[in-house]
Amino acid sequence: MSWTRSDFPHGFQFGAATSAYQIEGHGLGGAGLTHWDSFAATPGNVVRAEDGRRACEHYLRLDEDLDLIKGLGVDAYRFSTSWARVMPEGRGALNQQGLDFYDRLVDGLLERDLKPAATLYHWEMPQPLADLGGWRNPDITHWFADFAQVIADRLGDRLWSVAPINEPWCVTWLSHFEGHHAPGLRDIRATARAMHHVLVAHGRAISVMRAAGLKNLGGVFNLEWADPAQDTAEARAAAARYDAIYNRFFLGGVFKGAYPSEVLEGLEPHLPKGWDGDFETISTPLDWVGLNFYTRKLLEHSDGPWPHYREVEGPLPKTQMGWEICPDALYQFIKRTALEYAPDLPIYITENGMANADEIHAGHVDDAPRLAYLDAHLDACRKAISEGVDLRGYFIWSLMDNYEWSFGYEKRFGLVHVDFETLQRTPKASYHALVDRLAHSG
Ligand code: IFM
Repeated sequence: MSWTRSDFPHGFQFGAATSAYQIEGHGLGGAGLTHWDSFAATPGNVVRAEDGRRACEHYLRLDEDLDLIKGLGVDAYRFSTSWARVMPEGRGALNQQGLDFYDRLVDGLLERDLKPAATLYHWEMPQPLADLGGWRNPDITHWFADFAQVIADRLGDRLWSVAPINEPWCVTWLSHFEGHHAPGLRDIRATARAMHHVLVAHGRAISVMRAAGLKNLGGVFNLEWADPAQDTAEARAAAARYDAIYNRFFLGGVFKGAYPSEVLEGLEPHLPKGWDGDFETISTPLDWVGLNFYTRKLLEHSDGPWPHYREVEGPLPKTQMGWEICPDALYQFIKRTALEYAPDLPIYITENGMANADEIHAGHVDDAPRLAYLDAHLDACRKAISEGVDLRGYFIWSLMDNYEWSFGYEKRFGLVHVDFETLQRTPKASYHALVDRLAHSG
């Protein structure tokens, strides 16, 4: 259903989202190497071995991109600060050019009356820290807190909100168990340690920023709904295990101070010594919770090793990623988060959107499926709001087409089309439709 601002509560924040490595051009401005550079350079990991060295050259086209955000009519912009751009070695020396860039970004947003919503880590692990074990090394929790301190000192007076780590499941399970993202491991012990250390690092970073006087601090979790592929007890158990690993481990750690039993049955032997003494840090209080949502999965039992499940292709219409479109799952997650995990906190949808095989013809990009996707998911948000959930905002992934990680530049998530030869930006039909809707309040 179409909508305007007046269909949402007063003060509801609309935003657009991006991340540093996906758009900036990591070869520019003195940024250090990241584990994504080495992952992409390894044959077979990324489509055409593409990396983020050039990306959208946002680093050079900052003003043009800030004008596009403003032109869209949103209230806030969610971006990330690359650890390797700010601290090329991950520790110690600062890259002043990098900090200057984020200064210009934040000031440029404020000048345009846009709220800067920062994420400290959207996957740019500095290579020297990856060489020391990255998220497997317990010291990462302190190195990350030091990085949080640097950002707090430099930008903290002007940030509207901050979340430490984008999508803990991707940082850990996808990257250390499935091997699809950097560092490309398939190792259960590395996975267990990374999952725990990411949450400890999150808690330490929140404490450091809180002590520095920052406000509006939250956590961003990516969630994927899990349905049993068959009506059997085994399939239901498989779906519950998937849900525990993907969703309940991270939300449970942060909001309940405990890990689900279905995860411990596989990972407990591999967790670091004394893990159950870290929940005070992990559960450091937050001001809001952010949910990134894209799809749901169907699971069935597998006789193979733990976690004893495999995915089954579902019947729903799919995006360019092959992900089923299932807005009801977003509604279910909003409700579940409000009821079971964060009853007293405002919720934001910090990412939602779709990849579409967009083509440009005579300067126009007709991406009607994207608008339909956004409308359906905003309907799900409105349904949750009408039932009393304190949902305060919705950020579209993404402002512009960008580096979609192991899919290289092939999958297009943007409201703005990017020609990856010329880097010309062209707002798509969805962008123009949103301009209209966001400008109208009735
Ligand atoms: O592009 C990613 C983003 O980096 C994190 N969330 C999901 C998006 C789409 O896959």
